[in-house]
Amino acid sequence: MSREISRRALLGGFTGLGSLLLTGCSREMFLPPQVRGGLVGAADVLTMGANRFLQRDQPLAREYQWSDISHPFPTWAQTNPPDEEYQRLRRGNFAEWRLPITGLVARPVTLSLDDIKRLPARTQITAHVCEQGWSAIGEWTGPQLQRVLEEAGGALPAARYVVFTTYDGWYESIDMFEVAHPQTILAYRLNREELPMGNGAPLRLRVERQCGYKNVKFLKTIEVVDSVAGYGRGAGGISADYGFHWFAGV
Ligand SMILES: Nc1nc2c(c(=O)[nH]1)N[C@H]1C(S)=C(S)[C@@H](COP(=O)(O)O)O[C@H]1N2
Ligand SMILES: [Mo]
Repeated sequence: MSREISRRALLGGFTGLGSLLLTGCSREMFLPPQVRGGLVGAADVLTMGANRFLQRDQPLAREYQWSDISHPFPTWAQTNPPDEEYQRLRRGNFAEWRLPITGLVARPVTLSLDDIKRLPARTQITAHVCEQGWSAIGEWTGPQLQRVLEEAGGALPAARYVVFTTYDGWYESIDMFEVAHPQTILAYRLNREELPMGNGAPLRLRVERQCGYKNVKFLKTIEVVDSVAGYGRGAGGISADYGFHWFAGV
């Protein structure tokens, strides 16, 4: 079976199933940006559809108590981006760090860390689950992503994904369903202290219902797009480009 035929079979079959499950929801809610062929693709669509279906009744990831927190919270994968610009910004305590928000927004804007700290913040104690076999509980503080996008006049109707790039060359994307989720925040504090470098200073994404690798550290840019085809290999994230699921629900 050619890739195109299997893709169509998948789309047809699972669009029907998905519509049953997600009455009133759009097709995008259970389709990753790039649908892989064969069983892997079918698993991706089913996982995402089932996850979103379950979330309709229990929209928040579990939140814990201060006494549940893991000390210390691990630092994992990249912990100190060698990028020269990053190192310069870090030496200046990120006073000159700026976050451009561009693409499908009403008014592209560039925010400083102080701008972000002035926004209303959410604090949440959640479990971080790394796909590589460990988990930890931490308290994260920062504005909701949706609120940050409002600083750019909000996303335009054509928006489908928000893409994040980082100072260590990573990129990731989440869809507008995840963007609108109340626990999707940009965190600048961990356990009531300034976000340590190893955990992604000065600002990282927290997307609490997905695996570790979706929680991108060292944010550099935010772009609102209708397609992720122009990034990397087009799967919507560096991990997905190398075979991980784009939707990494836990
Ligand atoms: N920019 C960037 N973000 C990243 C990573 C990375 O290497 N670079 N690693 C990811 C992975 S696999 C995990 S589990 C978490 C680890 O977050 P921590 O270092 O705060 O424990 O960050 C995620 N975000
Ligand atoms: Mo991870």
